[in-house]
Amino acid sequence: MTSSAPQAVRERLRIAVQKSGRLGDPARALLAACGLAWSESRDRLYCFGETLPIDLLLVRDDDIPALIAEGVCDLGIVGRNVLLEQSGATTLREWRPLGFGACRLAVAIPERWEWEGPRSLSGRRIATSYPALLSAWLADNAVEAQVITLSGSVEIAPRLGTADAICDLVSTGATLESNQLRAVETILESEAVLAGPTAPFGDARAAIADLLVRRLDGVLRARQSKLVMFQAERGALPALLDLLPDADAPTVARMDGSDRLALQALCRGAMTWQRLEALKCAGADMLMVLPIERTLA
Ligand code: PRT
Ligand code: ZN
Repeated sequence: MTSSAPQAVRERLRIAVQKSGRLGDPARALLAACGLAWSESRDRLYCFGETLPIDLLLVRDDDIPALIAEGVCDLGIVGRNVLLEQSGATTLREWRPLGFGACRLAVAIPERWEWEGPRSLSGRRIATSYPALLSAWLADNAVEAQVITLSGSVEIAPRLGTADAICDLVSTGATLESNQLRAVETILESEAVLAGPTAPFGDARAAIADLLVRRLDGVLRARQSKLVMFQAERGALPALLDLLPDADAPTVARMDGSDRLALQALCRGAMTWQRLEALKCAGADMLMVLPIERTLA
C-alpha cells in the first residue's frame, strides 16, 4: 500500500461500501436517503451515480481503508473497528459516525476464570482478528500476553485449546454465551462510520463531499429526532421545559384568546411512554409525537 500515490484530479466522488455482510444494505439505504440513486454495472461491483456525481464501489469491508489510502476511492463506509485496526498513523480519519452497525470490541475469557482486571491476562494467549487494537490496549495496560491472529471463528479458540482468551466483536453477546465465554473489558465501542482522508480534496470532489456530508447530517439528525407537540397552561411551561433538556429551540405560541400555549420542539432523545406520561403529569395536553422526514441545517 502506498499512501503517497499521486491524487488524480477527479470530478466525481467514489465511495467504497461493503458488497454484502452487515453494513452493505444499511449503508446503501443511508446514501439513498441522501438522494443518491445508481445504475449498477453488469458485475454489480460498481454503481454509477445518476442523481449526483457520486459512484459506489462494492468491496469487502477489510479492503476499504486501503482503497481510500491508495486513492482508488475517496470515502468509505466501514466499521470503526476496521478503520482503526488498519489506519494506525496513516492519512485516514473518521468523518462521521453513522448510527448503525453498533458493536464493541471486547476481551472475553472462559466463564470459570476469576477476573482480577487486565493483569489476569499476563502470560496468556489471546486470539483475535484485531491484533493492532489488542496489542495497543495490552501495552496501555502494561500487560505482556501473546496475541494470536485469526481471521475468523475466534470464539472457538479457547475450546480448541489454541488460545486462553479472545478479543472479538460483540453485539448481543449470544455468541460468547454459547461458547461459555464472558466479556470482561471493552477495548472499543464501534459502529459504521464515514471514513475519508485527513487532507481536504483539492478539486471538484471537495464540493461534492461537502454536499454529501450536509445531507448525511440532515438524515442522521432526522433519524434521531422526533417532533413533540402539545398544549399547556402558561404556568406549567418551566416544568415542561425541564422535561425536554434535549429539545432544539422549542417554539412556543400563545393560543388566541386564552392563557394557553401551544409548544413544539425537535427532541433528540427517545420519546418513551414514561417521558410522555411525565409531560402529561406536568400539565401537557394533546401530546403528539411525529417522525421527521428530513432536516437541513
Ligand atoms: O465479507 P466481508 O469481509 O465484507 O464481511 P465480514 O464478514 O468481514 O464482516 P461482517 O459483515 O460480519 O461485519 C461488518 C462489520 O459489522 C464489522 O466490522 C463491525 O463493524 C459490524 N458488526 C456489528 C459486527 C457485529 N455487529 C457482530 N456481531 N461484526 C461482526 N459481528 C460478529 C462477531 O465477530 C461475532 O462472531 O457477530 C458475532 C457476535 O455477535 P453476537 O450478537 O452473538 O454478540
Ligand atoms: Zn471482512
